Amino acid sequence: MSDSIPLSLQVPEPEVRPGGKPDFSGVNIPRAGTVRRPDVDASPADFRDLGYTIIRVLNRDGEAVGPWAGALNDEQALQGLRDMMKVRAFDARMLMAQRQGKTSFYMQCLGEEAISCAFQHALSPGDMNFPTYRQQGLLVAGGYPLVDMMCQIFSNERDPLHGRQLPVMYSSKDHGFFSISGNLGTQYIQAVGWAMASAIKGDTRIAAGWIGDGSTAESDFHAALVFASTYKAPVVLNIVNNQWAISTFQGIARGGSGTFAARGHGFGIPSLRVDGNDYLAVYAVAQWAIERARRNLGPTVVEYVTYRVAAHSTSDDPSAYRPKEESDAWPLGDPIERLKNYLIGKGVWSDDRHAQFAAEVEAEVLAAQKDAEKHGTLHSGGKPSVRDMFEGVYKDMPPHLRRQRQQAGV
Ligand SMILES: Cc1ncc(C[n+]2csc(CCOP(=O)(O)OP(=O)(O)O)c2C)c(N)n1
Ligand SMILES: [Mg+2]
Repeated sequence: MSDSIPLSLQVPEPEVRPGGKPDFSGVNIPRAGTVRRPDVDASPADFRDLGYTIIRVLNRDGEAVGPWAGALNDEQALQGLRDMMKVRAFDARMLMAQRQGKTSFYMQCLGEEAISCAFQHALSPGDMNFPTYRQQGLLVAGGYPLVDMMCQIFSNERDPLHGRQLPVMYSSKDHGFFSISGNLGTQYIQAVGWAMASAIKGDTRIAAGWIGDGSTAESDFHAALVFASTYKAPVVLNIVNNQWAISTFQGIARGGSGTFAARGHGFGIPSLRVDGNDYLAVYAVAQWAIERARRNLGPTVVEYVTYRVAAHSTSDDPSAYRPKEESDAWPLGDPIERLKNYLIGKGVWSDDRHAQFAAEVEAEVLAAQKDAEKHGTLHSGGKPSVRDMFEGVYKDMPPHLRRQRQQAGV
């Protein structure tokens, strides 16, 4: 054993730390329009390369180009812009509300708005999302009332969930939005299970699972892919790669896998990568993957390449672990700006209309907030009844909870 060498562990490190110069030269970005669009029923073995590239539609000049362009008409694209602007205005107000002590906690999706907003429009009524905490765009684009979201955030007397969930952990069966669980990764096994149940029943509804880059390291992610692959579950498995998992850079969870999408290949699941800051590309790929599920062709893994512009949550300070200028250096730009430029280029939008709509949407969000605050905020006004804590969790309340409710005198 004289030639044995001391072993050492590989611990991946981010390219840059605070104070350093942001560097995304390692992110390989093909020109818009250059990645082919396979038929929905093509053999997955024939397009494995799509798990290593980035599907893009909007080019630098704001034009929609290539085989994935043309999935949306102007009115639908305008709707997308309005949805994303509403999400951003909503996030800004709720962040402020947290700073004012009206809620204990908030999570923004700044820079990632295109992903959930576009995806929601590709679904059909009855389909079910299993989201995490950064997909508020699914609800906003789906027309869920902003007031109801705010009442949940304020845990007030009109909170649809009666104060039983952490702020931002919404739930709406009618809007195809499964109750958010803070236990990340569970969304995947639940989405696959729901999709399998839909297939077993001979139903037509499909499911969508949501996970972040960091959470793909959870065993639930891998278990879900086994079941999805074996049973060809009608599910779209969305991975939002926003480069960070709180303070951990994406290279840790990705490990030796070239991309997150490539994880799907080991399970024989078709896997695509898409520019997550390109509303048109996100919609086109979502529609493609949803059609595969709907036509009983099985699951698809979709990795959205994006960047988490804001802090992880109101409890986080990213200046401790990444350069402040990193988001400005992100090469895929801002999803709202990019879609806005496209629509202006087409002659259906203008800077003036944009400014006017921004003012309108801010007024709408403010009005919703005033309405929500009438029903209370964290430290003032109406609260859910203590009795609600015991209701709606079990179908039949177990004896120990009945006893506790009696002891609480409610
Ligand atoms: C099972 C589990 N482990 C750990 C956590 C704590 N936690 C909350 S958010 C987070 C980071 C998740 O990062 P990512 O999956 O990339 O999603 P992102 O926040 O970037 O959207 C962690 C580790 C958790 N909520 N659940
Ligand atoms: Mg992340």
